[in-house]
Amino acid sequence: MNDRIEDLWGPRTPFAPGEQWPTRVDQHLADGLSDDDVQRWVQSASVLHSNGDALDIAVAGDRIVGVRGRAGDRVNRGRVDVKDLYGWQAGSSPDRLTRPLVREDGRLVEATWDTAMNRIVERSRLLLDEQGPSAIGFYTSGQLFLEEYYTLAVIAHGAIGTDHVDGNTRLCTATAAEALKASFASDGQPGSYTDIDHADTIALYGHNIAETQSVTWMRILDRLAGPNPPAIVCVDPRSTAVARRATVHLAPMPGTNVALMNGLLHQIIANGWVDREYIDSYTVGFDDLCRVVADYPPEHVSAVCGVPVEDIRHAARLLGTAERLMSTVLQGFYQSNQATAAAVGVNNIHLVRGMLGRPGCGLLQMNGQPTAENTRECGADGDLAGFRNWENDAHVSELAELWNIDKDRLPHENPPTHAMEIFRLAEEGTVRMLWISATNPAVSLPELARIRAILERDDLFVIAQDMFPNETTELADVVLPAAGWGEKTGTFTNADRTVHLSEKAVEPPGEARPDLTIFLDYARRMNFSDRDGNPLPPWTDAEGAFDAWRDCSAGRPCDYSGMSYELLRTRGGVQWPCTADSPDGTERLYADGRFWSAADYCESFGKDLVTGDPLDAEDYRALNPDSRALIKAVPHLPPPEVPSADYPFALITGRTVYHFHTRTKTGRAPELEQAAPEAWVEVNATDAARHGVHTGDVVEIASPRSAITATVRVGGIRPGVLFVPFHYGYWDADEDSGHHRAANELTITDWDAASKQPIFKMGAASLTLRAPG
Ligand SMILES: Nc1nc2c(c(=O)[nH]1)N[C@H]1C(S)=C(S)[C@@H](COP(=O)(O)OP(=O)(O)OC[C@H]3O[C@@H](n4cnc5c(=O)[nH]c(N)nc54)[C@H](O)[C@@H]3O)O[C@H]1N2
Ligand SMILES: Nc1nc2c(c(=O)[nH]1)N[C@H]1C(S)=C(S)[C@@H](COP(=O)(O)OP(=O)(O)OC[C@H]3O[C@@H](n4cnc5c(=O)[nH]c(N)nc54)[C@H](O)[C@@H]3O)O[C@H]1N2
Ligand SMILES: [Mo]
Repeated sequence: MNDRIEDLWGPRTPFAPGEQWPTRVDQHLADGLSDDDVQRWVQSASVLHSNGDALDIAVAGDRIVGVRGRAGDRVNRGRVDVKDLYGWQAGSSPDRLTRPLVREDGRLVEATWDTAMNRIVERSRLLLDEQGPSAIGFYTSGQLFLEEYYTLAVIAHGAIGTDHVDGNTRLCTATAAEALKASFASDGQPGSYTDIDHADTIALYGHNIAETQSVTWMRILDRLAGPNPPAIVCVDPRSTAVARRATVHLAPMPGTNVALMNGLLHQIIANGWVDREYIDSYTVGFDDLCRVVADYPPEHVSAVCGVPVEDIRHAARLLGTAERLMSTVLQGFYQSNQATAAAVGVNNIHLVRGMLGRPGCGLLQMNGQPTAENTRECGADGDLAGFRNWENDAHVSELAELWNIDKDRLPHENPPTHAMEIFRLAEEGTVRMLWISATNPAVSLPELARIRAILERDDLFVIAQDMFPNETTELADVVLPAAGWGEKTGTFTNADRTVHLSEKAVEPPGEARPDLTIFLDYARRMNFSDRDGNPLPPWTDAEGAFDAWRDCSAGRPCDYSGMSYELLRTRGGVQWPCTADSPDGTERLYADGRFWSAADYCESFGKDLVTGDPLDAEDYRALNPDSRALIKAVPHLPPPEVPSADYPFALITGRTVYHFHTRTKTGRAPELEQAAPEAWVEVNATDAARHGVHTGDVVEIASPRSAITATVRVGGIRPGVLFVPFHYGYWDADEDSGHHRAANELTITDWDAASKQPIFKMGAASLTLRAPG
C-alpha cells in the first residue's frame, strides 16, 4: 500500500455526475502481518471524525492489529482516513488507564472500583441532601456511543433532575444544531453525502474538509477528476487544500462571515436568482432578509471582509445559478463571530433558491465529532431526548411517561445550562460535583489558566472518565478507566444521519470498563428508580439501551423505530429517520417542502440571533403559523476582540489532518505523531518578512490572556492572520521548557449568543521571535 502519510487521499477513482462512487478498499495491518494472520474482522466505523467511515477491525491474538474499509458501505465505499489507518494502535498503548484512581493527600493513587464508585455515590448523596440536583453537573462528549448518552441523559435529567448537563458538542456542533433549529425548527441534517455525486456546485464554508473529513474530500476529488466536475466555492482565510482546488476562494478577515453571507445573498436577490415559488410556498421571513441584506452591496462587503469585489460577484453567480447546489459548514463559521447567524446565512441560500431535498441539493451543517449527533439526539447536550422541546409541556410529559417518572422530576423551567455556564457555576461554587466523560477540557476549553483553576478548586469534586491519563485526569478527584472503541459495543450517527453499529473486538485492558457499564453501575448504587420502584434506567446492556432509545425516538424527527442491531449488522450504515414506512432509512430530509416546524411538534421555537433570547410559543406561532421553514437575517456586528497596536494579528485556531483533538490517540500512533510532533504557527510571507521570522524559527504568540511558543511555518494564510493548531497540550510537552504551547492558553472566554458555542477562531495576538531555527 502507498504511504498515506504523504499521499493523504490515495489514488483517484473518477466518476461522472449521477454515477455511483466507485469502491476503493483501504487497509492497514501492523508491520509484517498479512490477511492470513487476521483471525477475525469485526464490524465498526471510525471515531476520529464525523464522517462515519465504515470499517472492519482486524483481530489477531486477542489484539487489534489493523483496519480495513467496508466496500459496501454508503459512506466511504471502502476508503479510510489516514488517522483511522494508524490511530487504532493507541488502544494497546502501555500507558492506558487500567485501574480507578482516587485522590489521597493530594496525590492520585490506585483504588478498587468499589472504593472509587463509593466515593462518587457518597458525594452525590451528600450534595443532593445539602443542595439538591443543582449541585451536580455532567460534562460529556461527542465521542461516546448513543447507548451511553441516552443512559447518561436518563440518569442526569430523569433520575437526578439536574439542568447542568452538556457535552463538548457545545464547542463543536452546538451551532449546527442551533442553525438548523433556527431555519427548520428542528435539528437534523437535510442533506446526504450522495449529494456530492449529483452536485454541479459545492460550497464549503469554514470547512477544511480535505483534512477533517478526508474521505468525503476523496469523493469530491473523484468528482473533480471525472467528467462535468462541480465548481467549488471555498470560504476560508487560509489557502487550504480545499482552497487550492476551488473555482473561487474567498479568504475573509476572520470574524466577518455574516457580512460575507449578507453580501452573497444581496447579489443572489439583486440578480433575481431566487425561486419565488418555493419562497412563497414553503418559507417565512424573505422580506426581512431583503431588508437586512440591502445594506450589503459588494463594495461594502469587500471593505468589511477584505475580499475583492470581483470574487464576491463570482461566488454569488456560482451559488445563484447552480442547479444542484451542495453546501457544507463547519468550524470556520461555528467557532467564529456571530456563529449561528452566519450558519443560518447558508441555510438561507438554500431556502431562497429552493435547493433542498433533491439529489445534489444537499445542505450539511456538519458535525465534527464521530458521535456528536447522538449527544444531541439523546439529550446529553442538555436538550430533551428525541429532539423534544423543553418549552413544550406535552413533550416533557411524554418523556416523563417514557421513563415512568413524575413530570416534576424533569428539569424544564429554564434553558439547559451550557458548558461555559457549568464551568462558571463551578467557579462560583454552586456546581460542586462535575462528572467529565470522554473529553479533555484542560486543553480544549478557552482560556486554560481559568479552566485549570476551576478544576483545581477544593470545593469542586471532579470525576474524569477516560482511556488515558491526560491534562484533565491529572486534576480530578476520581479517575475512572474507560474501555474505548473496539472494546465495547454500541451505535453512532455521522454527519449525514447514517447510523453504524460498532462491535466489541477485544477486551479492554486491566479493569477498564465501558462507559455504559460505569453509568449503569452508578445508577444502581444510587438506587435510582422509577414510579413503580423499578431500576432507572431499566436496561442492563447496550442493545437494551438501543431498544429503549428506539422507543424514545419513535415519532420524533430522529426516528430509529425501524432499526435494530440486526439490521445494522446486515445492512451496514442506515440513515434516520428509519421507520416501518421507510425501512431503508431516509436519504434526504424535506424533499416535499414539509418541515418539522409545527409549533406543537418542533424541537425549538428558535432564538433571537443577536441576543440569544429564546422565543416563546406565542411568538413562534405568530411568526410561523403554517409550519414552514424560517428565513432569518441579522446585520454584521464586529467581533468581541479585534487586532490592536499591542496585538496586531487576528488569531485563529484549528486542526491538522494527522491529529485528533488533544492527541490522546493520534499522539500514541507513531506514524501520526512523527508526521506532526510539535505545535506550529502559520504566518503569511509578508508578515513573516516584516517581523523577520522564517519557517523553523521559534516564536512567542501572545494574547491579552497568556503566551505560547510555537515553530513558524510560512504559508498561505491571509495577511494579518495567524493560525495555531489546538492539538498540543502539556501532557507530553518538554517538561523543562517552561513554555506553554496549547492554543487555548490564548483564547477568549466568549461565545455565540444563540448557540453558546465558544469563539475559538477570533482573538487578537502578537508575534515575537524567540529563537531562530
Ligand atoms: N484531522 C482531524 N480531523 C477532524 C478533527 C481533528 O481533530 N483532526 N476533529 C473533528 C471535529 S470534532 C471537528 S469539529 C471537525 C472540524 O473540522 P473543520 O471545521 O474543517 O476544522 P478547523 O481546522 O477547526 O476549521 C476549519 C477552517 O476554518 C477556518 N477559519 C478560521 N476562522 C474563520 C473565519 O472567520 N471564517 C471562515 N470562513 N473560516 C475560518 C480555518 O482557517 C480552518 O481551515 O473536524 C473533525 N475531523
Ligand atoms: N482553540 C480551539 N479549541 C478547540 C477547538 C478549536 O478548533 N480550537 N475545537 C473544539 C472542538 S470542535 C472540539 S470537538 C473539542 C474537542 O476537545 P476534547 O473533547 O477535549 O478532545 P479529545 O482529545 O477528543 O478528548 C476526548 C477524550 O476522550 C477520551 N476518550 C476517547 N474515547 C473514549 C471512550 O470511549 N470513553 C471515555 N470515557 N473516554 C474516551 C480520549 O482519550 C480523550 O481524552 O475541542 C474544542 N476546542
Ligand atoms: Mo468538534
